[in-house]
Amino acid sequence: MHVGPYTITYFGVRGRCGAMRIMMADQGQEWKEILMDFADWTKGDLKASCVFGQLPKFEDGGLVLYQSNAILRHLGRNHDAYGKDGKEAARIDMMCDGVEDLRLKYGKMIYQEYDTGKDQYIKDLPNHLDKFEAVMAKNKTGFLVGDKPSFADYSLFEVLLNHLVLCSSCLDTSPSLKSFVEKMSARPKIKAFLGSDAYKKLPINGNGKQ
Ligand code: 6SG
Repeated sequence: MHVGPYTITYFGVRGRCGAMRIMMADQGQEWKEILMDFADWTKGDLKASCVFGQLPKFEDGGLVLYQSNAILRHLGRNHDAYGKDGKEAARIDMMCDGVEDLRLKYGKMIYQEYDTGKDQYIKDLPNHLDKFEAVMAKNKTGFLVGDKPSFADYSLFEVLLNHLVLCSSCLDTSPSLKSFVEKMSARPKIKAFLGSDAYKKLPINGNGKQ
């Protein structure tokens, strides 16, 4: 199948590109990065050219995509990480949307109420993580759906890495998620990517909070 060359245009953060970068690294797919400076973004005309006025922008040859989860789904199709049939694909979509709900709660806390809401967020976290723990424990393969990683697994993995930075003990009562993070982190291409300067130099979020 023809893929790429892939290009990501985004700000110099992990943010909404964390999961897709880990996914491409694990799939052995190369990509190019165009990192936008926020000042250039506000004064330039790139914003006006973006479908929703936001980044990330993702290019696959002549195909131009916006919306990070649409990009993950596209990668899922291109790299056979979208289930073995329509039913698995539907459950992968469901799990990706569940991760998105958690990602939005996390983003709201980080960007809008870090000082006032962080402690309560950490207290409430088991209620959210338990749902993923239950699905992971039930599937028994070490992945959310099926027996190999889908784009939903990469999204969950990345959001869990961010939560471990927020609260290093947050997976202590979720054995299946803890083992999932350990196994994903140990996959050779993911391990190499997480250890690279390209990854480590980027802050998780755009406001310096984590
Ligand atoms: C910001 O929200 O990183 N895109 C963002 N912001 C600029 O003019 N639903 C889609 C999707 O999933 C959401 C897109 C997303 O793809 S990501 C965007 O385009 C705009 O709206 C969150 C993120 N923020 C960090 C960041 C660095 C530079 C700009 C945004 C420093 C922090 C906030 C402003 C300057 Fe910042």
